Amino acid sequence: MDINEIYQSVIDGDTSTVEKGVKAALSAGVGAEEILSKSLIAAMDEVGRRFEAGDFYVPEMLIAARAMQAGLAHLKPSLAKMEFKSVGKVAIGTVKGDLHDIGKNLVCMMLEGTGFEVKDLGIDVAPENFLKAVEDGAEVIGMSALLTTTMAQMAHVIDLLKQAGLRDRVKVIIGGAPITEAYAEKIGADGFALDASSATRVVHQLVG
Ligand code: B1M
Repeated sequence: MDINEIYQSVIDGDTSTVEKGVKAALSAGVGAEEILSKSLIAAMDEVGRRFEAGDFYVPEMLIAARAMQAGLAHLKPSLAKMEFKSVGKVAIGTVKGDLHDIGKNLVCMMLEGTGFEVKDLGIDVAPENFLKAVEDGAEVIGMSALLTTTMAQMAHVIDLLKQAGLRDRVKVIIGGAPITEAYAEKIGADGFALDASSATRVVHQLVG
């Protein structure tokens, strides 16, 4: 099965074909990064386009997301081997009001694979839970947001960290489709990453 078939199966929400396709592509020697970017992520972009155009509704988005996650699970061992080794404690969550977790899961996976101890705070994370993670020893906080309506939560968490006197104890990295470097600077985050692979590099730099 080639990469285009995996791409189409994600769009169709055909989980078992996605799983078979990813396994077959890996066995055929196709790189995990190529499968990820050219089939799984590319398919989700197309799903997003169709949703915007009114051709797809939430259920179609959801079953495509499930198929993508199933494919991603098979890539995990290969993705975990990439990049350099480093050590540090990172806590990551999708901000309050936001249920999108595929990108966040990918970032967790890649960070774990590069030697970080990752606490996954989940989705719809209350600001207090980010603060609690710092109190529990996280050196880096990662926040993910996919909605323009929820990205403001990131600024809110940073403000709360300042108010609690915790801001100097932790580095903050943010990411997600609507997030830009300019926004990260504006709200006083320490780092921003466009994708999971660059997130590992940024976190590595943040912990020195
Ligand atoms: Co939603 N959704 N969704 N959705 N959804 C988007 C985000 C949207 C852009 C679709 C569209 O209109 N084109 C749009 C947002 C519009 C906006 O705000 N401007 C949208 C909408 C509107 C909604 C709802 C409001 C729909 C509704 O109910 N009417 C609703 C909101 C629910 C909520 O959160 N409260 C909703 C719901 C859903 C589903 C539940 C059905 C499902 C999510 C399932 C899940 O995550 N388990 C879903 C999906 C699948 C999408 C799209 C199609 C795909 C997202 C995805 O997984 N992409 C998305 C369209 C799109 O993005 N193209 C869309 C693949 C993933 C690997 O990429 O998450 O961007 P991404 O992560 C990347 C980078 O962004 C970065 O690295 C990742 C890997 O490279 N990154 C980080 C992410 N987090 C990072 C953190 C970092 C660093 C980098 O540091 C900490």
